Amino acid sequence: MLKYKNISLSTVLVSCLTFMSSSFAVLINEFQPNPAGGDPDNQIIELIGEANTSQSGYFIQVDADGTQSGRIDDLISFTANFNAEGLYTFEVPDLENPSATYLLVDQFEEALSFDFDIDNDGFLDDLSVFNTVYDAVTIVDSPSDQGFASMVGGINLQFIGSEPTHVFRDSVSMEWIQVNSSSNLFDRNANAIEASAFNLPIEVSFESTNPTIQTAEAPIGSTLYLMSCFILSFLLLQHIGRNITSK
Ligand SMILES: [Ca+2]
Ligand SMILES: [Ca+2]
Ligand SMILES: [Ca+2]
Ligand SMILES: [Ca+2]
Repeated sequence: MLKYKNISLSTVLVSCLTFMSSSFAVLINEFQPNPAGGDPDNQIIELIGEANTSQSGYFIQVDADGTQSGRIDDLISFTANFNAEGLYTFEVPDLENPSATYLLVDQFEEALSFDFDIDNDGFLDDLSVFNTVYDAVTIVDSPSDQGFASMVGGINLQFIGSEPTHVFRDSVSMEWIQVNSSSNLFDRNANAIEASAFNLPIEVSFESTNPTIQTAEAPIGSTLYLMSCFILSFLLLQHIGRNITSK
């Protein structure tokens, strides 16, 4: 079998371009990688596409945990009939807990027993199993797991200290937001975001439009920097004031 590291640059570029040219056809919009409480029998996947159109394909969950790397945990065909808001939901059996990569593809010929990563080196062995990759996202439960999404033009969400219980795309920027079991929010790079930055309460919103960040919120790191500058300026002014009055 063709190994990932031997795949030509042109193959990778074609794969990325295929993803880009189709990236607005249908995207994963919201789901719960491991909801709080006991494991449910079924899970809901929300897709987003062009309003009032149909799109069929496959949802594939690919394990990204160590020796399980590359194994298919879920393989579900779907025909999405997008509503007036461009949303469509469907049920899948309870998802295996992360780390995993979640793929939306137009075709998939292999069986459930297929292993995308036979040597468990963390790299897809053969990109030719895909025709069009509509979307791909990786969610991890450890900083050492990497997943496969970025290898097919998708997004590898960074580790937020635990596996997220809920993930959704900002309804305007389409950037992924990660929610942990304490309802703390993080962007794709695991930077914290305040819930007050959003236009809606942060809760599961299947078949409804997702929240969006309505304020140009600075990351918490830069907020601390600005506060430090403000306090230093205040102390400096106080110091200058004391010097003037003592003269
Ligand atoms: Ca679970
Ligand atoms: Ca491999
Ligand atoms: Ca494997
Ligand atoms: Ca939603």
